[in-house]
Amino acid sequence: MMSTDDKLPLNRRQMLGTSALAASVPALGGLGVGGIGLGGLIGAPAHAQETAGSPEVAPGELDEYYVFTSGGHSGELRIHGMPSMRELIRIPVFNRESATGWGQTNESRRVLTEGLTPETREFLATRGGVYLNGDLHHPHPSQTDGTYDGRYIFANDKANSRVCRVRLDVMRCDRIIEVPNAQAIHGLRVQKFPRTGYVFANGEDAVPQPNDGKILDDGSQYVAIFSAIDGDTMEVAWQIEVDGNLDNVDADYQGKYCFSTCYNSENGLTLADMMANDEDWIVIFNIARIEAAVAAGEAEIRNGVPVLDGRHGSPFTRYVPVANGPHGINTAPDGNHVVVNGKLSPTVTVFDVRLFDDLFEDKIQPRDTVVAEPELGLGPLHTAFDGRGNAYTTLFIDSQVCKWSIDDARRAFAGEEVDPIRQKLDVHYQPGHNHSSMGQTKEADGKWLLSLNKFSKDRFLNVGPLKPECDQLIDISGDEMRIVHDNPTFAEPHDATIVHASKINPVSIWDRADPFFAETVRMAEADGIDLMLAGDVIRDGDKVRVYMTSAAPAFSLDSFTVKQGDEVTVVVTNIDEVEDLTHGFAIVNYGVNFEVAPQATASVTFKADKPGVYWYYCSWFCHAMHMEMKGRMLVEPASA
Ligand code: RUQ
Ligand code: CUA
Repeated sequence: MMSTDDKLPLNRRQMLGTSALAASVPALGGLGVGGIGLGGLIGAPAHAQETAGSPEVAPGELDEYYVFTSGGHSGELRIHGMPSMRELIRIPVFNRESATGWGQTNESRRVLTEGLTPETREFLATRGGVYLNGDLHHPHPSQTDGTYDGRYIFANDKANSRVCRVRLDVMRCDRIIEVPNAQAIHGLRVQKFPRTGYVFANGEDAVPQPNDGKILDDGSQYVAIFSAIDGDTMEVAWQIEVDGNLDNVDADYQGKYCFSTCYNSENGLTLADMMANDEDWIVIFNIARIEAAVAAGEAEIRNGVPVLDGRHGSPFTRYVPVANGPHGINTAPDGNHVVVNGKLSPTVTVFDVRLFDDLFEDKIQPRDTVVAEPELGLGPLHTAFDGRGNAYTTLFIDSQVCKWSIDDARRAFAGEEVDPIRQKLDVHYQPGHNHSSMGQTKEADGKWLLSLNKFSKDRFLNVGPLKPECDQLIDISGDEMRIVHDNPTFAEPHDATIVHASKINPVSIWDRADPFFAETVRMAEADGIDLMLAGDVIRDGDKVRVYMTSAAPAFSLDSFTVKQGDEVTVVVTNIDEVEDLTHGFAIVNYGVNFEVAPQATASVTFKADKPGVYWYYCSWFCHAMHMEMKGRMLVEPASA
């Protein structure tokens, strides 16, 4: 079946895929959107064409783009190369990770804990001190003047209401904060102009304010919170209360407004209640007015953060009704259009940000800011752009990407007889987000589209009941979209950002002055240790600090001795200066392992509660004598 299928022309394969889907997504029909679409069986003549786009990147050649992909409930961030779609690396963030020791090293635990509230720290005290899970959906790099500036990438954690920052020079998370007052940080985007600036973060779920123990059964007393985080300090600059559940967010190219989709305008506490109304809304935030009010001290300080009331009637917000259950919200690279994806409605609603000034001055009505509302198909979730005036919307229920013209949609809305739809392409299957190369910047280049599909079904070898997701690479450089590559991904890419390689310039060797391990360096200095020459054991009561270097193929200590019950901190500094020469430090039967890249220092602290001889070894293959790169931790029994 696989090999036969592979030889079929593309359109035939798509038809097989679509019928397989029709048999197996029964639940979606009940959402009041008309059941399973079979749009793929009609139209979509995806035949080969003579466009330049080939996904082939020969051995030794480099990709043209970085793709920063969310790891979803795996809690991590991933980097793929595009167009090869090779997975290049995984950056642990909200998860714990065995190979790097993320969640185990003192340096990573500092990142994982220092931005938590005191209450959460206390809550985690009996749970290993750090959250074990996270749900990273939306990775978005910092921008300056409407395009990527290569400094940071920010992302949300829906599961534990956090926001992280990853440094793009070392590709390591350096800051995680818990967002107070809000619950379930979902949509996240950055300020595009003049720079990032703010990281906008939606608190999806409404809760009693403050959420201190009162259990209210009336959903109208629950409030959702929108947050603006300062991307430089990673502190919450301000928050604003909103009506409805905040879903996705985006910002304009002028630095004046950001806007979120809201579902559950009903303030329902159950599915039925949340679906009751025909309409929900988007909420538009007036950044200058909010900043002025915060500066004037008009905000209530709640858990250390200034909070304003942005519910209906507020001068800081405007609510524009759209069809029930809007999801993605995407600003076009033309700087003017914002597309709101209907999800439960087959339409998308297009706004023109140039009308928002008048809206806030009450010169026009909220719906006057709508300039188009094309009907595209079932389950529109997210929209990407090619910078040539076309938009590409995922249709979750139809399992398609719909390409349409913004201009023609406006003309149709104004009454002209024109069909904005250019093409519908089957994808496999159930697409959520999609992304175009540089498409979330003013430098959108219209070469590639990535469709992040929630189901893979029959696209890959069967690996059992839990299947991978399926990312599909689509060439959009020509008149017709063309699928050129499938790749499986694991739990679960929601969102991705495709950045031209010229924008990202990581280092290959750590700087000894890097703040990531500066606190460990200070500890060593206090002990009188030069980490680059270290081979020392310092005893301080029942605390023991073991300092060693690693240089292929040896640690500077081939053994160290501690007493049962000691609190042991092992500090390893990789003094090799060779690119890619990473060492690791694992202690057998002690649950210890971490990575030390060239010129880095890393450390771990644990209780030596088991007496005996325990070998430690280098866990990253570094040398022909890598197997011999080891030593012994000697734990003397407490009785001795
Ligand atoms: S949002 S597709 Cu977080 Cu759509 Cu996931
Ligand atoms: Cu050092 Cu392997």
